[in-house]
Amino acid sequence: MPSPARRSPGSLAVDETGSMAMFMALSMFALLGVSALAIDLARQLNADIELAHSTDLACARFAAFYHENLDDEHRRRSAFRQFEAQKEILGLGDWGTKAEIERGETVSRMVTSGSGRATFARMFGIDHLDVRDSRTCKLPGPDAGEGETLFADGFEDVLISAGAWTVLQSTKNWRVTRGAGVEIQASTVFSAPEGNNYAELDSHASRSFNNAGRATNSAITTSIEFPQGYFELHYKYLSRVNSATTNIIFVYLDADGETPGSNRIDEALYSSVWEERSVPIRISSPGLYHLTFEASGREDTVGGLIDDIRILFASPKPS
Ligand SMILES: [Ca+2]
Ligand SMILES: [Ca+2]
Repeated sequence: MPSPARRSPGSLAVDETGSMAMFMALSMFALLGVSALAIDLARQLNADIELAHSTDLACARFAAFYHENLDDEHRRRSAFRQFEAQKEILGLGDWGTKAEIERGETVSRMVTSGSGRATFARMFGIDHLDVRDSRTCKLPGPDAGEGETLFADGFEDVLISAGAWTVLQSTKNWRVTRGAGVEIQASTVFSAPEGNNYAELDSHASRSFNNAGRATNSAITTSIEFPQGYFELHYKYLSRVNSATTNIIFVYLDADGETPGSNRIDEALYSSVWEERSVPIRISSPGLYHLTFEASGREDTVGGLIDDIRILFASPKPS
């Protein structure tokens, strides 16, 4: 009986090579597909983060205008204007974003969404990338009383001639808690909105200020004894240059003993004019708290400018 036909080692090698080539081609195709899909997913994730950021700021704007504009419609328009301005800066302009504010019994809710055209994901049948966010717009407590001030500082204790500037490690009320220092400008680049001086926290670092080599993004902190109640932090903010990434100011209020920078209460990203920012604060445990302003974003010695920092009583001052 003839033995079954046997493949020669040569034909086996040819088949294996062919299979291997096919396997490699499929693997490469799959790898390229996954890599391409990852690019779209990264775009979607980035848009998601920026949308959340825009929603947050618009919602804060809606709440901050509460005392001046009790009618919903005015505050809605302010919030939508903030959202529109923010989305352009953050590159969400071509994502077809939409924003709505739903009025509830006690709170309002901002719902935002957007949809961008997919590029590489189209080979997997996905035409659009969708993003969505929503959050509760918290309203502040009772109105801040006229003249009832817990804390006020506008950097006017620093005596420098008009147009001059310097970098310090402390002022009467503030101590530097991170970075090169606090840069005080006596209306050097812009007119101060209060007095003559304002502060920049992406500060100059050089041997002449004994801070060479230190990170230019800096933080200043002051310690304030708070009674129980409702308060509002007010301050003026201006972006030094036209950029969404280099003028960021974070504000924190931490109870004594807490890790500094635990409780972020505001985030100023961009404003082309001196903007009055208003942040509601509720203190349920009286005691010592630490208020910190910190520069964030690109470290290039230009950043957000701040002035006229006040904490006002929003509930009656204890007698
Ligand atoms: Ca000032
Ligand atoms: Ca900067």
